[in-house]
Amino acid sequence: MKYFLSLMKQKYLFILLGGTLLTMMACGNRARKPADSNDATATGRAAVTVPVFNADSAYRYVKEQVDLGPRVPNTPQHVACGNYLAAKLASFGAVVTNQYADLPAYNGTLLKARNIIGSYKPEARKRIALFAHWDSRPWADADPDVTKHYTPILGANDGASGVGVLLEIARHLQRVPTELGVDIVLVDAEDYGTHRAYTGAHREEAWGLGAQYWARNPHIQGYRARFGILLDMVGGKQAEFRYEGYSQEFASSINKKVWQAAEQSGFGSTFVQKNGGLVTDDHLFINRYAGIPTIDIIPYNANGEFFEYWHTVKDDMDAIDRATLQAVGQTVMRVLYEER
Ligand code: AHN
Ligand code: ZN
Repeated sequence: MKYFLSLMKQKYLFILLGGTLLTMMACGNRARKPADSNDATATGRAAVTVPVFNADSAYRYVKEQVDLGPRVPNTPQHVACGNYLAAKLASFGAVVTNQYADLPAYNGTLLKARNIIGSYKPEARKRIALFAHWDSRPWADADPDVTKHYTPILGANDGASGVGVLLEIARHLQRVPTELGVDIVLVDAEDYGTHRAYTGAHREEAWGLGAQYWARNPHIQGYRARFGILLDMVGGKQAEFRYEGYSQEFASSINKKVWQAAEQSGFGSTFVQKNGGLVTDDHLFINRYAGIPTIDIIPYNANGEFFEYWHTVKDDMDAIDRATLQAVGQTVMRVLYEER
């Protein structure tokens, strides 16, 4: 009730005094950004209040994961991070479900995996699912220094960035509910895929083990979502996101929706409306096995590169740019809050 009142007040203020006052208010704001921005468009659609994503906050959540060390399955650091994430989602008012599974890796190692799901409006039938992997790769096997090829990575961008953005979104979901229900699905054991020195078969099923498990055994029987969005490596410097190939194959309308929201939010240069390459990632299995049309927001350029420090020991906090977190976070929030 309180929320509706404040929403009404905000709307009233906006209509009465126009954008000028809102801009002035913005200047008094600590972040020097407008508070929840009211976006009445020329389309005649009702204005929707989209909260302002705070990149400093997201950055802090990325750092808190990275500070625990590499989050490689079957290590104490991994256990600690799982506990941190579940506690964080609970503190933001989500209904938290933990899925534990022993998942065999390509090399026979049994991974003690944990998928962590934070649900908002669990009773709502219309839902949106958001995904990111929270584990980090056991080996920096793309490092230019071969002596690092068995060193675990911190995965600030490859892992922690997507989770950090989703935690910041969770913080807003508690304050300002969306029309649809939202599930934040933090999947484990994405990045235990084949080491580059492995001479056996390189199979796509070696990647995204936690997502494969969730897609075949969703946290709620018969779980459905209207669509899904996967965030992977969404914190790098000068990141460019293009339409990823499997996303186009399974969920092109969702790609369109998200890239359009980016453009409307002023991030059209980060979300480039061009086709990118195919990436074997968690969303592939979610599309295939769960049948939820799911896209991947992942930097993948024309040269087939993710980001400079991908699977190297340099994927640390220095690789993280708040501007990229902002572009992705604000864009996804616009999609969430505009969906009816
Ligand atoms: C492959 O390299 C086959 N897929 C990349 C998926 C991935 C790795 N995402 C993050 N790390
Ligand atoms: Zn990776």
